[in-house]
Order: sequence, then C-alpha cells, then structure tokens
Amino acid sequence: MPQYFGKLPTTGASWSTIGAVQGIQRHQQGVDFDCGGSHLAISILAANLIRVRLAPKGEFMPRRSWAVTPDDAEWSVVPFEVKETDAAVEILTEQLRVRVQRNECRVECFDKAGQAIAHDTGMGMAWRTGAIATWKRIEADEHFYGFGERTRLLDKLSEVKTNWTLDALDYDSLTDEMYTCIPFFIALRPNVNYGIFFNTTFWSQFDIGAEEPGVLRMETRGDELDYYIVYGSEPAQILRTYTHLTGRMPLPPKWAIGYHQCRWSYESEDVVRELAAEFRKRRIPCDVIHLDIDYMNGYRVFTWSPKRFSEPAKLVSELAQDGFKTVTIIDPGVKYEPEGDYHVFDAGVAKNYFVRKTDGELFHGYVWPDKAVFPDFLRPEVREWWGDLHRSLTEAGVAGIWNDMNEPAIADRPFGDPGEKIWFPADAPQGSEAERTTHAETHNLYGQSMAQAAYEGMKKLRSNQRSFILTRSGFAGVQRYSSVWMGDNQSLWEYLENSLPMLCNMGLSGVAFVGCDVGGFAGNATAELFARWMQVGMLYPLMRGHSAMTTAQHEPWVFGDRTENICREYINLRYQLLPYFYTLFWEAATTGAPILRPLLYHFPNDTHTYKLYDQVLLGSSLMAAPVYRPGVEYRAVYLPEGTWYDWWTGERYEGSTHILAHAPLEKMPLYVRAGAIIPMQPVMQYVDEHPLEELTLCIFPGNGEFTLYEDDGHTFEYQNGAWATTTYRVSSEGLETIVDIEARQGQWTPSRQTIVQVVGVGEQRFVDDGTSRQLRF
Ligand code: MIG
Repeated sequence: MPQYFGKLPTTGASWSTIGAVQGIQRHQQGVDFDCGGSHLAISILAANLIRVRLAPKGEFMPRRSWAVTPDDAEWSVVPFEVKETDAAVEILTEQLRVRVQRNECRVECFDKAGQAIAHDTGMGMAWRTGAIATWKRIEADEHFYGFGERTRLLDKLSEVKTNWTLDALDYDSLTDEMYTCIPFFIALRPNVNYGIFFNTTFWSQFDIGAEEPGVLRMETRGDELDYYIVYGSEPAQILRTYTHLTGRMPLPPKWAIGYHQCRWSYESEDVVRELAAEFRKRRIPCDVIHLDIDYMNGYRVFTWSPKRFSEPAKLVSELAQDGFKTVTIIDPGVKYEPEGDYHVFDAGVAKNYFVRKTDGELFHGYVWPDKAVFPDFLRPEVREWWGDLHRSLTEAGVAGIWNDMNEPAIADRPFGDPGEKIWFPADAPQGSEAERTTHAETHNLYGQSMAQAAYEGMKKLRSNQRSFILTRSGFAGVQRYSSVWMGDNQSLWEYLENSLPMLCNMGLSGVAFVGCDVGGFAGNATAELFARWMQVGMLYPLMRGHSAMTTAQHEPWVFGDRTENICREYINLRYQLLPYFYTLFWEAATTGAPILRPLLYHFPNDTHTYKLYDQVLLGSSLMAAPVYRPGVEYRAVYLPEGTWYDWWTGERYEGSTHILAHAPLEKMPLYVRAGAIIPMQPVMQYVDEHPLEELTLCIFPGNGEFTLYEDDGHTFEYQNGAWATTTYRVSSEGLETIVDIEARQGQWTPSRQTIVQVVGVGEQRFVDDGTSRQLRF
C-alpha cells in the first residue's frame, strides 16, 4: 500500500457538492462565479481553450509552473460574449459556447453545431477532506485516448486510470499506475473532438465509465479543481493547443533517430568495443550505444568504474571515430557515504540539496548504490548543480543521458532483501522557495524535473551540440526535456502487440519521442519474436534494442542469419527513411504532432479506426500493419478512405475496405497513401557517415503535398536560421503526373542531387539549387 495513502485522509467522508451560483463577475479573460463560499472561475484563453477552476474555500492555489508553462496572463486576450438568462450564464467564443447553469451550478460546453462537450453530470463538482472531483457525461459513441503511459489497447473507455508515478516493474495489461503519468486525454466521436487536461500534480484519477457507465469522474487529492477543455476540429488541433500549454519537444540530434543498442550491461570497455565492431563488420546501421549502471564505480552516479571502464575518454572517442555516440545511464539515488570522499554526496549534503523529512533528517532509501539520498530536482539551484555534474560524462565525450529509476523507485531495505517500495513521506518539503510545497503535490514531477536537470546541464556543457535525453518517468510537459521509453517490458508477443497502442497514446498525450525496448527487456526472445519486433521497432520514434541482466543476448545477429538479415533490412529501411523521420520530428517540435499515430488521428470521423490499435501511421503517409503473433503469415488490414499502394509491390487499392495481407516472416505489411511524397536517402551505417549526396523523393501518384525539413542535424544553428524547408506538391493532369517544387526557404544550403521518382512511372534527377521548378511525368 503506497505510503501516501496513510498520510492524507480522504475516503469515507461524504461529498459536499457545489451550490447555486449567487453572483458573477465578468473580467477581461472570463467570468468568475460566486457559489456561496466556493469560487468557480472560467477563463477563456483562446477561442478553443477554456480553463475551469473551482476553489471550495474560495481561495485559489498559487500559480504552478511545472506542467503548464504560459501563465494565463500570457495568452493574448480573445473576444467573447456573455449572455445571461435566468437559468444560466453563457460564454461564447468563436468556436465554443460554455454554459454555466445557475442552480445547481454545472459547466457544459457546445461546439458551433451545438454538440455537447464535457457536460457536468451527477454531482457535477464536489469535494471532501483531501479530495475534489468532477463528474462528466460520456456521450454515446464517445471514445477516449491519451492518458500518458498506459498498457492495454487504444480506447480507454470503461477503464480507471490513476496518475501516480511508480516503478511499474512486471507491468501487464491490468497494471494501472505506470512510470510516467500525464493527466490528459482526447475524447472522440464522429465530428466531435476535444481534450481535457486535468491540471493537478497530486495523486489523481480518471474513471472513464468503469464504475458507472456513461459517467467520467476526474478526481484529485489536491485542494482545487483545475482543468482545461481543449477543443479542436481534429486531433491535430487539440495537440497543437495542448502542447502550447505544456510545451513541445526540442529538435533532437539526428543521430538520436538512428538505431540505439543497449543492454544491462555491456560491462566493460572491451565488450563495448567488440559490440561496436560487430555492427560495422556486419553492416547493420547503428548510431548509439548505451551504457547501463555497471559503467559506474559501485553505482555511484557521475563516476566511472576504474576496473571496467578505466579510460572512458579513450573508449568514447574511439567509438566516435567509428560513428557511435555514447549515452550513459544516471539514476537519482546518490550513494550515502559520509566518510567516503564521494564528492556528489558531500556537496549535496553541504549545500542541503537532498530531500529531507519534516523533522529535518535526510530522507534515505535503498537503490543500486545501497543506502541512498535523493536530490530535490524541483529546486532550480539543485538542477543546476546536478546539470553541471554531467561534466564528468561530457568530458569523456558522452553525448546523451538516460535517466532511470526516477519515479522515484526506492526500496525500504537493501536491494536483494525482500522489501517494500517506498517514496518520500507525503509531507516532505520540496520545491523552490517560490513554489515550496510537499511531496504529495510534487511526487509525479520527480522524474520530469530530473530530466529537466539533465537536459539543461547537457545543453550548457556541450556547446552548440544537441544532446539526447531519455527518461523513464515524466509528467505532462516531459516532452520539453526528454524522450521517454516504456520501462521494463517483456520478451513476449503480448508486449510487442501492446507497444503500438501504448506509444500511440503517448503521442496523443503530447510526447512524440517515445519507444519500447525492442526485443523485450525481461526474458528471452525467440528468433521469430525478435524479427517481428525489429520490424515494428523500425516504426518507433525511439528505436532502441535493450535486454536485462541474466537474459540471453539480444543483439541483431544472435539469432542466426535469417533473423539477422531481417534486422538489417528493417534497420536499413529506417535509415533510408531518415529524411522523412527527421521532418516528422521537426513537425513534432513545431506543432506537437505525434510521429507514430493511430489511424484515428487522420481519420477521426471514421468509426472503424476508433478501436484499431494494431495498425499505425508513421506521419501522415506511411501505414504499417505489423504481425505481432507467432506463426501468423496473413493478417487483415483496414484501408481507410482513399487510394493506397502496397509499399513493397506498388499494388494499388481503393480504400474503405479490408484486405488480407500476406506477411511471411521477412515482410511487415506497409502501405502508402496516394499523393504521398516520401523523401529517402541511401543506407548509411550511421547518420553522419557521409554528407547526403542524393535525396530521392518517392512520389505515389495522386494529389498531395509534403514539406521537407533539413538542417545540419546536430547543432543549434537552426535556431539562427540555418534550416531549410522545401515544399513539394504532386497532382495529375490527364495522364500526366505533375510535381511542383517550391523555392527553398531558410538559410541552410544542402548540396545534393535530387531524384524525383514517381513510383511506377519514371524518374528525373537534377542538382538542387533551391529554385522552384516543375517536373512532368
Ligand atoms: O532495477 O539499470 O528500466 O532499462 O536496464 C533495474 C538497470 C534498473 C531498470 C530499467 C532498465 C535498466 C535497469 N533498471
């Protein structure tokens, strides 16, 4: 039983419901409602963004900057109208109508067509000691997505989703709390899409019609109710607005989009060297090697094992010469070592940077270094100190940081003893002076603030070089600092299957740069599972192979030639698609769009897509229908409206239908939309193996448009204008296919040939000088 539950009284007491509206006050950004002591505030932040807050005692909490970055005052004022009737107060924006019923006070929204959005129901809004909640009506045919990191399939209707980060070791389909939590969802029914961001960092929960069909409950163990209704005519608009609130990902270095190899652990310099050599010898592309906890000296963070990694700078630079980047793991637990001459412990204690209990004693728990203490990353000075500590790694040439165990995962006894999972006492003080609070309010932010420290530290230390950050735990907004992987999955078919909806829901929660351990972390894959996983892994925004201690090796070549060839083929395809991938990352960085998308993202009015969890879109053009079951050689594929081409054979299909795809082990069914323009490059063994000399635009006849993004791939110069975008358009005129190329934008100059290939028709090539041109086929 989590310690937290014993600390804050909640259940049992009966709910006090909000009373009738007794007075209203209109102001520049919305309307305030006096409900007899309690206070309801409706703010209009944009025509499609409404913030609803309820303070039972009338006083709102101070502003919190952790998840939502812009303050309300930073939104430019938008026009709205207020209409009062006896029954209600209505607020009208260009896109929405918010109706607040006076007696009893209830909040309801409508779109322009008068369709209901997030209507209060039942108790409406209510509170009791330590908890506050709202009840919303679930409309007929409404389905629910997002909710951060979640197991099971795509649609979360009839489930309960709790937001409390924890080490979800051995998670399965029935697991509720996960490593990362994001209290945001998207609700969908034909022609109505909206999202709700439940702005609370306290323990919170969504009951999506589980207890009572047709009723959604949102509850927090915080002191006020605070949520945003994000309306959009399609999911892309909802994500654009949601990521305006919680931020977007910085553009990662291009190498981070290549293949990553990891294991717990490649335990010595020699093992790592052999691993790297093997990739190059076998011509399997790879950009990144991760070092797990055994590179450290006795699990002391920011140290190197003098025995096994005695010359880290030499190793890392040799790897770099061979085109590999090195990423090291960092855990939050700092070895408790008062007499140990361990500078991280000593400095942290001297500066008072570790979390303490209310009585002033240092909090400690047990993790890999045994007895350990934990920095309070919510404090900016602690983050800065921690960030600077990464120097011991960047000095050796490390280019990326992997944050693990940051939920935080802590045991009450030394590892190996049968112990309980614990965390800081709920009343432990945490946070900066301005936002000083307790662990109860900030638990869910621990991992995210650690990743923030890593991100900011690496940015400072690696001058003008983008770094790669990976975290296991995060909260709403984690995308501002880090990519996220889905923790300890298992080498079982079920986990391969679950990885697609899991990553799609992360993408719908604003976190585009995500991945699952390819091949499965715990347990041993079979050759067949591994081959299928590499095919699917090729689609993950983060493609990293990883496996646990004591499992069999899981490198691409250990399962024999046939599997190795499949791995090579799909990793090669990933590298050929890098220009496409990189553009998708840019899109995510600028609009918040996911990279890996469920079909409902582009076909939100097609109810066939609402539960379709085993087909995915990579960007808007490529659709994969992977095989994720043993012994399966055929599978049903749903082709939505439009014309589709088989990626491998070029065969053409009219959509709105199901087909049966033949998928022997070597093949992952892959389709592409008519009018798609997919930029491709030759296979490279790592992203910067040589400058791009030839870019091939694979064009599939139809009508379509694609904007390609390019820059140097690894510095921040793109922020000074050193980027290039080129917009390509395809259309047809009679029997002719016409390709229009707009003049290049931006100040970065790629020097390369462009090959325009209209699939099944013909090919033209030219030296791309950035001017506009038209090609006819
Ligand atoms: O207690 O660092 O999820 O990826 O290899 C296990 C060792 C700690 C858990 C991570 C996993 C990593 C492992 N870690």
